[in-house]
Amino acid sequence: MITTTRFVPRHFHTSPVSTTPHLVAAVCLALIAFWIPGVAVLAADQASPPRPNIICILADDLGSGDLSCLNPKSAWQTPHLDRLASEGLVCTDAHSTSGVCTPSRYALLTGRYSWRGPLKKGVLDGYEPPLIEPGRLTVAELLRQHGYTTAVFGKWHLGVGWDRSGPQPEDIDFTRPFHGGPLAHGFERFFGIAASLDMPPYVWLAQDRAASVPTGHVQSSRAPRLWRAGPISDDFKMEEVQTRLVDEAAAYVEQRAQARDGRPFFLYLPLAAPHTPLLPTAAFEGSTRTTLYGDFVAQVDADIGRLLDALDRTGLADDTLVIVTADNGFAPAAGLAELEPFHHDPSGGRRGYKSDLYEGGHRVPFIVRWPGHVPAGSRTSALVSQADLLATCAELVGATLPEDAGEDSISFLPLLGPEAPAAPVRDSIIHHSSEGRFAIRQGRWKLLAWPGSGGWSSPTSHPSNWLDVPAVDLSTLPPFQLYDLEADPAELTNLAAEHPDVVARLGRLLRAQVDAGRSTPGNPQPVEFSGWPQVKWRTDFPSPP
Ligand SMILES: [Ca+2]
Repeated sequence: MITTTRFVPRHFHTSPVSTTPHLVAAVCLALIAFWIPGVAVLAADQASPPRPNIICILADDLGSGDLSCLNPKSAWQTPHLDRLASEGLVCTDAHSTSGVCTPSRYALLTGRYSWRGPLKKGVLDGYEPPLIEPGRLTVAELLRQHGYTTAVFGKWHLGVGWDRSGPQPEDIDFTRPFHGGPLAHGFERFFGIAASLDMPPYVWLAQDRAASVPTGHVQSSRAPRLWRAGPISDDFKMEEVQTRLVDEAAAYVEQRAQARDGRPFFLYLPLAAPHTPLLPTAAFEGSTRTTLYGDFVAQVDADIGRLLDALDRTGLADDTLVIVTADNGFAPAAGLAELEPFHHDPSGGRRGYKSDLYEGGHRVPFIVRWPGHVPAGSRTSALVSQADLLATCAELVGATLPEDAGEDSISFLPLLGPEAPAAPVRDSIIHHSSEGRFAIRQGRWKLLAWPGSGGWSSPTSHPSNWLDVPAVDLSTLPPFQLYDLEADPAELTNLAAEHPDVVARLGRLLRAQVDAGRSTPGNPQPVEFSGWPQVKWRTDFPSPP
């Protein structure tokens, strides 16, 4: 059952519908907007659908139990995220499309489940080629086509096409531009890093090239300040990355406030934190009196607050739709045992963590603030996927997605109004794990087409180094898991044997959405099934003749 609470402030109003008498006023406002920085979007409101600036902040490995507004028992406070939640909409049933980084990021930008492409499990490293196919529509490309200026500051982790100088992964000609990066997919500006902050190469990327040639080499480091060995540039300081990325984003907001081109902006800010290495700055280390992870989350919260301050300072807050979410749940490498004395559950009572099919892998924070549109202090339990951003932006700008774009994207714009929609905007959702295993959710029911977690949590045949769980022979377990998330939100009781009809129904739905190459209405799209052992369950759910 979907529940939505709306606390509509007395001054809340919707945008007026455009009518002829508004035309003169609209023209006047448009003229004013041309001269006054930062009000272009506001003026456009009067004559056409709103075109807000859009900021999408993607935290890296942040559990839904790590925000004090989502978890009253959190061991630390997140005042800036709590403020954002109090000014906007909290989606309590929102999901990254995977339990790990790369596939979630692919789907967020393309509106298509990543496993439909070549990456059937796991993530890319910092040397691998681009994952997003040339010509595939992204959120940035769509918005750019509709007049937006676009920028990304942060962790790309979708591959870039380095110029190679030898057979080893690190044999890169860093003096040469790379192809297939953010600039190839609709972003006009890029500053950031290639992959996770614990993955080489440790070099800043600016636009389509390395900002400097890495001449040094750093040895590997153990958790919690975990990173892998590799080349590093003189100007690259790991402990400065989080601050620098937010500085760049805040400076960009300031620049856009001064711009006189009348273009709204799309700012994608995929943070590299609180992913390992846990490197809170001196101002935050020890600040929560919990663990290094808690301190790093506190810094992420404060950094997001700095960006919100930039919006306030420039007067752009009212014209900007802000989304804060995370690419997957809490990572055990960030120190699970260390959190126990503080009774802090980073998954907020849900089962599992990053990597898993269980909710802790992919049920993530999802907060939307859009003043004048999204009622302050509202919550919804409507099902939302990060893959929905593309269709949402398309509806926002009045665009129709082509057949071969956003195959798994459903607009959640109806959730962003004063009234909750009568029917769910999204009926079902597919989950995917680090091992490439599948689950599907519809209403209260969730079917895992796999006997284990699909990731690092128990039961698994490949436990994480960071979890004290044994390796399990999964062939001894039932092949499917069925959970009733309303009655059993912690996914403790497998009901597959009691409800074979539900297993069959959800299994057929999962197969249909995989086989069609899309989960949205439209013509089927190509699917490549060869070399894909993770879909063996398909034979248990025959297609109708
Ligand atoms: Ca991640």
